Amino acid sequence: METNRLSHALGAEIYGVNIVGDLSNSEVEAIHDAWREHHVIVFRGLELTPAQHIAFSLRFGALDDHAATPHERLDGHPELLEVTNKPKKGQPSQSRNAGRNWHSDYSYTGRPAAASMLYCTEKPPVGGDTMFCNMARAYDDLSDKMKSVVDDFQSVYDFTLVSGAAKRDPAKMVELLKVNPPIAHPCVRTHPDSGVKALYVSERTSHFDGMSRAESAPIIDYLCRHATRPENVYRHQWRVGDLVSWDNRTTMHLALGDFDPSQPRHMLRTTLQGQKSGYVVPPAEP
Ligand SMILES: O=C(O)CCC(=O)C(=O)O
Ligand SMILES: [Fe+2]
Repeated sequence: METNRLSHALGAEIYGVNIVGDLSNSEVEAIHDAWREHHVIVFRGLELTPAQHIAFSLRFGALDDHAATPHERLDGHPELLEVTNKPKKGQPSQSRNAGRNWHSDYSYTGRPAAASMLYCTEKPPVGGDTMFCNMARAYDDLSDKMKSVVDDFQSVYDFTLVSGAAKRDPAKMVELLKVNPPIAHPCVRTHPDSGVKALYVSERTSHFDGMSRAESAPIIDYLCRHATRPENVYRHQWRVGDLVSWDNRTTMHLALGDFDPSQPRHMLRTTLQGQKSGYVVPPAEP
């Protein structure tokens, strides 16, 4: 197995391992090690069936059934989420604007995603890139004083802040808000495998628990700008057949709308379940 780093901050391509074959435990361990080190790993040139995508993902842990976003599941495969701008059953896809602000997957749930594995089956001729930033470096780069301040914060995640919320079907939105009320998670989390500390705040954070929106906003804004500085980012330019796997505990990502929406862009995602976390809170005070 060979790895090829894709940027200074994070990301590596992996070659020389057949992920649709019967992977040995040591191959899985080697992939896991590369993933822990680079946070985002990329496999190229694949032709995955849903069953192969699911089988490979399961080698790394239990999969989420995507009950938090049930309208985006692939028919017959609750372990696969469709991220697509192609109409579904004659209706606009609910995921056509998914991921257009910086976030970590399922942060608005009581079981934030450990990792995600996104597979590209169709892409526009240009654009439709995804950017990733390294939240462990972002934490590490803060001053000791700032670290001690954010160490005590609880970030409140609010489903209404997902991208494209206003363009979603309002009836489905009401349903989703019931399943996903505002929830607070630690603003700094320790990775269960590596012990690395990483920031956990995003453009979907409404406020810090115990503080008003007005008090929280400048700090959230600063932390997001600090985390997403270009030198802390890897920008993935998709090819059909790419499988990109990211660790949601040490990264955020952003799907760019830098493409012609009349061109199909179609992805399938598995989500590795994280640990249960968080407590439900009332919506923010202004
Ligand atoms: O479409 C993309 O590039 C990413 C969308 C997203 O945020 C996700 O699949 O988690
Ligand atoms: Fe996402």
